[in-house]
Amino acid sequence: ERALLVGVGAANTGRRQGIQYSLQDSLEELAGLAEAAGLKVVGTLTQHIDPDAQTYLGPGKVEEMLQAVASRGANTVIFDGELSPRQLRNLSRKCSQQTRVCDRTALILDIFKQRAFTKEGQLQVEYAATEYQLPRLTRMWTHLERQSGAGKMKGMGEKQIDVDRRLLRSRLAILRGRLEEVQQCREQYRRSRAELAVPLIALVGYTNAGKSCLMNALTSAAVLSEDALFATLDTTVRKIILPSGLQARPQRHHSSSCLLDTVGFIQKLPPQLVAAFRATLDDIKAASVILHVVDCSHPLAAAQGEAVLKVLKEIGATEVPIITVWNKMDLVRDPEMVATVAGGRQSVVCVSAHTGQGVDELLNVIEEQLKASMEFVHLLIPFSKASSLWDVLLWRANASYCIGNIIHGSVCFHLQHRPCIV
Ligand SMILES: Nc1nc2c(ncn2[C@@H]2O[C@H](COP(=O)(O)OP(=O)(O)OP(=O)(O)O)[C@@H](O)[C@H]2O)c(=O)[nH]1
Ligand SMILES: [Mg+2]
Repeated sequence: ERALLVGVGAANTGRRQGIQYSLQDSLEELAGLAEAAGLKVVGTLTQHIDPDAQTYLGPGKVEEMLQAVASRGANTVIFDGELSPRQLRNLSRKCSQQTRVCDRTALILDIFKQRAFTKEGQLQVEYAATEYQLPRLTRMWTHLERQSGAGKMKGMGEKQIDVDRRLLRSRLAILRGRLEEVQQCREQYRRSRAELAVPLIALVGYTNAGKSCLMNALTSAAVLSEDALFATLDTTVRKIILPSGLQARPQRHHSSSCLLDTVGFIQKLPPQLVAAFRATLDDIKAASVILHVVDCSHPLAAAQGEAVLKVLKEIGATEVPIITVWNKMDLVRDPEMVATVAGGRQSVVCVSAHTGQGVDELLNVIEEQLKASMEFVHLLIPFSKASSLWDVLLWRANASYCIGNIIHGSVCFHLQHRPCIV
């Protein structure tokens, strides 16, 4: 498929500071998305206006768009924003039947559809896509309207659209039910993790920042990582052993934590997707620490970081402490300068998931953070209450630090644990 990209927005203001996506930056990103969806970009078109309520573009620009579609042999036009149902309908009518008009949201949904592997991922994506489709059943409608000849038989098209809508609504209900089933499983995992007080560390970041790569570096596990937008859609959880755990507690469970790889964020993230991925995102909220992975070699690193923080706020993950990880240090031109800037900020660690540089330090920082969020407990259990020992031993298994002695006929524990368990 050959795609023409169209963007509308204010003039290039943010680019100089690199803290905001300009129209051009956003279009470049859209081109990356189109590529990830398997499309070939054959041209771009921009206009510096606020989107028109009817046709998104101004009337003159619509003509220009039609010409560009013809001259470049495009069969898909992708708008870098979300088209309202009305804009989509009007634009589709102006284009020929063979030309598909879609927007950023539809494109992202397409990529997600291609890349969801697990049952839950597929259900989430289908749910989001169906919700997106529901108010936009324009294609079928125009098609029928044309077929039946405008005027006399117009009612038929309208009836058909009602049928289609009803079908989609019942599909949504079925999907919701299935999603709930699958998500109960996830809920159970979350509960058992909480019971055992296993700390959860969530990797969060802009798409392509290197989350999966970093997960591999941290756990030396094999998670799909590739140079494509939205390589990861299904969350993966891996066990990770922190430095002290490695030396002091080689046994199973001891001082280990779970590391969670998550779907990447993007600016203008479709709200349907945020809603559909709620269960996944809820895991982030339940984390003990968030590792916010930033590709510090990207010219728009700051804007990407902001976009991620915005989504975190939207999903209500503001309480979780964040460690910012500046990844891809091997790619930056002046690593010393970047390291100095990072050193001046709180909780920023520079790493390269590729070379492994900084990964050990990151592990230490994670452990410090986890320890800081734990509380010390001193327990004195008389032998007469020995039955409660079992509970203590269970706690102990997951405590970071624990010293147990027998003093004067009692067992005395000093341990450090997550507050929830204390
Ligand atoms: N040079 C270099 N490349 C890296 C580094 N970390 C990741 N990459 C590359 O960046 C690309 C994206 O990495 P991923 O780990 O898939 O990124 P992600 O954040 O999981 O991306 P999504 O799952 O798509 O959201 C891959 O081509 C990696 O090889 C790094 O430290 N240095
Ligand atoms: Mg990934």
